[in-house]
Amino acid sequence: MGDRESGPRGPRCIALVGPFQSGKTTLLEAILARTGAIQRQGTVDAGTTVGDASKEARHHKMSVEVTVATATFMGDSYTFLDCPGSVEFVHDMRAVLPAIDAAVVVCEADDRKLAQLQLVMRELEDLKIPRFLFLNKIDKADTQMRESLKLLQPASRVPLLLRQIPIFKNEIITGFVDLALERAFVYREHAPSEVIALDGEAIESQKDARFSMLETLADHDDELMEQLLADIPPPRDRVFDDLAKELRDGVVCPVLMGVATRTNGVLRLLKALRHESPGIAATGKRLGVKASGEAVATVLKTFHTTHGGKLSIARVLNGQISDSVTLSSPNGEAGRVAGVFKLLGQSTEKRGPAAVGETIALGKLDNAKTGDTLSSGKQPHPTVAALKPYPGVLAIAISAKERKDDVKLGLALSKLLEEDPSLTMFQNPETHEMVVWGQGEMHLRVAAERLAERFGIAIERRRPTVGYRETIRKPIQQRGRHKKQSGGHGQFGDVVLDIKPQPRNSGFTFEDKITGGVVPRNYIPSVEEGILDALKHGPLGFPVVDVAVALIDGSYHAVDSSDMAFRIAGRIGITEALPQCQPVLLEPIHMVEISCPSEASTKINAILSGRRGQILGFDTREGWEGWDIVRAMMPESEIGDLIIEIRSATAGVGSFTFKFDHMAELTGKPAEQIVAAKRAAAE
Ligand SMILES: Nc1nc2c(ncn2[C@@H]2O[C@H](COP(=O)(O)OP(=O)(O)O)[C@@H](O)[C@H]2O)c(=O)[nH]1
Ligand SMILES: [Mg+2]
Repeated sequence: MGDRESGPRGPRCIALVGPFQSGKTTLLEAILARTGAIQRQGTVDAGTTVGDASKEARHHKMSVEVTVATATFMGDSYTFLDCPGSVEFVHDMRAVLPAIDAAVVVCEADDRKLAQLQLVMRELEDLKIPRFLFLNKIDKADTQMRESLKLLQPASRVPLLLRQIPIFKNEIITGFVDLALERAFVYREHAPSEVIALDGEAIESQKDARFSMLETLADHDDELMEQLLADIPPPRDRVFDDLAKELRDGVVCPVLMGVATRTNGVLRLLKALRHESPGIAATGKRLGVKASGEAVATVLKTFHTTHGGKLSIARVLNGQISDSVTLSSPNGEAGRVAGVFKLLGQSTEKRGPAAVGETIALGKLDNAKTGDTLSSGKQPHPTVAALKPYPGVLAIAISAKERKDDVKLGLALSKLLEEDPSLTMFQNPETHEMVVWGQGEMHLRVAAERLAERFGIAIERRRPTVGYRETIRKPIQQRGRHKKQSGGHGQFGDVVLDIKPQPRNSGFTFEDKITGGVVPRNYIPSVEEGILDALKHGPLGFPVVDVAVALIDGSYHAVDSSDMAFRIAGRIGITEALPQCQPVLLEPIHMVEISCPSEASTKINAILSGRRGQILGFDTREGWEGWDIVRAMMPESEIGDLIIEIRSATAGVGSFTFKFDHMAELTGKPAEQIVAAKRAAAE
């Protein structure tokens, strides 16, 4: 059976994706063992796999980033990308997807993981990436194949196409029938399956299953439909052609099965990839790669090794890339390649030039980042796969434990952000806090561990400060007087201020209403400065906003008055006035949009109400059947850890975005607590 797509397809790039803990890392290990890339198959539980080799991954016993490993199967090169399944690390998967030829979606027949499976499938469907489903852990399966498929079907927008059916012996799966090949195999542990003859009952169930596979295929192939209706057995080649074509067109999702821990079903999977997955020609076309003699590549991942410097993992989409070539991206020069490497997890091996289709690591491209399209031509190639990271949903404020590490922390953070664009950072100008936003608790924890581990910085973590403000509800006129006569030169400043509350969001205004020069003009800016000084910390401890202050009267002294004296007078006026103006706390309110499966909407509703949210409405999520968008106004203090509750109410798949909307008054007990906490912190 030869390749049926015209011409050789070259080196392939395949992602292993799917829900958390479905066996992707184990499957990668099985593939590497089966192809001879490694001598012995390690296990996740013993911490001996090629994937998850970083300290953080081993420590948490989960994938926290993509693992890249290249193997050779039947003379062709395959690079596998083992993607993390956890929603908190999903950005690493999203960054590699556009450039792959096909995805293997590893899953179990487990309804608790259905929502996550659906999320991954949608991502692939939207990007039009051909995908196989690999039903793993069938050694533990207690449902019939047909039942499993029925359970999983809602996760896919296109029909799941059963390619194999299991063979049972004493209720244990001992092998499978390949419905396209019409051949039966028995599993052998860590060895290729053995072909056996089908008998009696097995022949019948094989026929039924094969017929329903063909029926599904025939939905997109009229000739096949006619053959089926006329009871003409379609030629095997035609079936294989259809399988490959319909996979490529994304109109079906073929289902294979196996046991990754025992390397069962792995060879069939590899053969399916070999014969049916498209190659770089089709992928380049999907990405709009321009044909030319120049090298074009896209960066799938970036990381900084402790000793080897920066590595950019890239797939060559056109031409070839060799050492020392200078590459550019649409943002300018990316750098000069210092070494082309083959990857097997954390081990790198220097190699010769990389040909089209290959996935390799390029050394020291200082200005390349994940998602960049690199090219060697004079004109940079347009970006083939623009990357939009999800906005952060959880934040921590961090600082170096030791002052001397401040600069080092800044540098390390910028490297970390370069590796992981789903982390964002901003410096709060008021509190000087460094606030890092990420995709969840584990994501932020791993980021902190990396800073400690890789960059050797001890850091402290805190909850970020909420941006409370305060304002006043009553107007007042107040005199502010500063008079000091000690020895020689005295100080004298005297002002009368008219202070008024203003509508929300109007900020601060200052007006000079002095007539007759009772306060000389040159001192007036100092009065305003003094007022601003005092407004930084109102009587409740927070910045004061939405007030209008007019300078209406005052007096001066020919010798003792000065800028400083008037500045102090302005400050005194405000400081004495505000406590008499019924100060009130303001809290930031954000417009929150939660996206969740419809069945979770009621729970989400309850969560929002429990957090002082004001629900504005529900909508169905566009293009996402069975999902809702819930909109609400929520206080910032309640958003801090909102994601944790949303995820627990939605089997991990719910998410939200938020945007500042307005400041609202906060009174009563909650306000008192905030003011008390602020006082305690200031002492
Ligand atoms: N029984 C059984 N367990 C499996 C199989 N594949 C993986 N596992 C186990 O499932 C757990 C999660 O595997 P892992 O490869 O880390 O999943 P990932 O999160 O998808 O990468 C580990 O304890 C594996 O040993 C399988 O085929 N059968
Ligand atoms: Mg994993």
